[in-house]
Amino acid sequence: MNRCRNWRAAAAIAVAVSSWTGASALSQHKHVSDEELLNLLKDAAPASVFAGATVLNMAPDGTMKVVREGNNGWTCMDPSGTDPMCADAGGMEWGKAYMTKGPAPQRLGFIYMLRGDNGASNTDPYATGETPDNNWIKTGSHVMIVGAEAKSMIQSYPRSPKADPTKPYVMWAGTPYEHLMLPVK
Ligand SMILES: [Cu+2]
Repeated sequence: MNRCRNWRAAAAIAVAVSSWTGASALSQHKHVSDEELLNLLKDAAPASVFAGATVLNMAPDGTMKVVREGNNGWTCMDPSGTDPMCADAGGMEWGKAYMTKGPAPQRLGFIYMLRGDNGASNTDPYATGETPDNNWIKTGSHVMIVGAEAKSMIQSYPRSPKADPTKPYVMWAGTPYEHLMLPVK
């Protein structure tokens, strides 16, 4: 193992996630202890994925801290305190692009959210709560396919603002961050 490379990888992840979870998410972030976080995350992905994943927690001051260094390329975190997830490298790039309002990354990514989410607007990626017209939707156990490379696949799924979260659907359709939501239960 190359220590220097590991350190750089961890730093890159921390930077990616602190921008991912900055701004809007930070203002409503619910801080959880490392122990609570590990408990929430352990059912967010298959056990074998979680076992080798890097775990990040957000400190009360908004900085990201590495709770556990992983070795399988996956990163688990809970950006809002209520949405535990595990992302591969492409998933992390996408999350960073979303939070920094940057262009959608080309790279295909995958994110597990097997505990479901706490609700999101299906039409406004930056909504922080339900309003009468922002198509709020809550999805149970699911996985997400993200990144511009997924575009041709995503096109064949429903992209209505009023989605049925029990079936595959496109979230944030027409934005650079549109992605496929695939319920798994
Ligand atoms: Cu999700």
